Amino acid sequence: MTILVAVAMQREADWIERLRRLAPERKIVALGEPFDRREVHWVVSWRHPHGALAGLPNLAAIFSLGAGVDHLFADPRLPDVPIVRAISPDLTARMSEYVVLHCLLHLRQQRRYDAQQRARVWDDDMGQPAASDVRVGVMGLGELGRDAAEKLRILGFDVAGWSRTRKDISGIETFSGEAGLDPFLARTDILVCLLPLTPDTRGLLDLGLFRKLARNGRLGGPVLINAGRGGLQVEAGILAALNEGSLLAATLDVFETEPLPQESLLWEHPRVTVTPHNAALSDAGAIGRHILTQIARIERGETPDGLVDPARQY
Ligand code: NDP
Ligand code: OXD
Repeated sequence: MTILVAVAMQREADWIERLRRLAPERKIVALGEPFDRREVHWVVSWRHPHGALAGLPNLAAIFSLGAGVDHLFADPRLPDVPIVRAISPDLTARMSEYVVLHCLLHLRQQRRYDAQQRARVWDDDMGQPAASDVRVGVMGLGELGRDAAEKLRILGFDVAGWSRTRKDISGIETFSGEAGLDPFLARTDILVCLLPLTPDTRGLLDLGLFRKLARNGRLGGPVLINAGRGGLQVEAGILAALNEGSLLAATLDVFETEPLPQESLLWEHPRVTVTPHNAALSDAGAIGRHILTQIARIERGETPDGLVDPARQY
């Protein structure tokens, strides 16, 4: 019942150490060391090298160290076994902090005050819309999107959400499916994207979509906050939208290519805020405990929390 850790970053040794401390009774091996492939029942992966999980005859499940599983489905030789993704209250809380922080920065025009401070300008004449005057639209109402939407609503924002299937959330206007997308965009001043990257969502955030956002809002133009995945956005479309005015500003945590290439124009755009894909860094202890709890559930014949639908890829 060996656990194989297949993590494409320097932190592989940390993960092995952590899992060994949490489950001293289990055999835990790293991809880079010799091990008997027949003994591997469980894989813990974050961006493993493609093909590395093929030829594990007794593999029972793959656990993603992240909430997103697009890194797994990108492997053309991914074994056909159940996939379980990371879910934890800690991860959810961290993402909501990020979303709330950046919605408030846009609401309170903090980037303009930062520029004023650098220029030693005292100008208090910008006007301050109330949170209730600003319409936030959250794309994706899953583990992360729903919590962020509810916290924004508590702060007083006028919140709506969009998902594949219909949702009923107190105090939040909900839209669903293709038919719900345009009316959702038409009432949105700050668009928060917390969708997974799947064949259906790739490239969704493009110039055509930005042009459908509300143009009559109190912020002076629509704002994009994307903390889902870089593959959801078309960066040339974001720059074009910023330049033509169909976007006023953007906060981006994720990018088409990561790390964001030095030559990207997003680095220096005065109305773009860049963060290095760390909106919600997972607490390693919480994720390790989640994985071991789900292994125990599968061993008892129960369905694990965070089971991914392979047809939808999330
Ligand atoms: P969930 O699977 O819980 O929720 C996904 C949501 O997206 C659901 O509401 C789902 O709709 C909706 N959705 C999926 N496909 C479509 C579609 N085609 N049209 C409309 N709605 C759709 O995921 P999480 O909330 O846990 O995570 C979301 C993503 O956040 C992850 O996949 C990952 O990419 C990203 N992430 C980023 C992090 C960062 O640090 N930047 C950290 C963690 C996660 P329905 O409910 O109807 O199925
Ligand atoms: C995740 C991430 O998917 O950190 O958890 O991006």
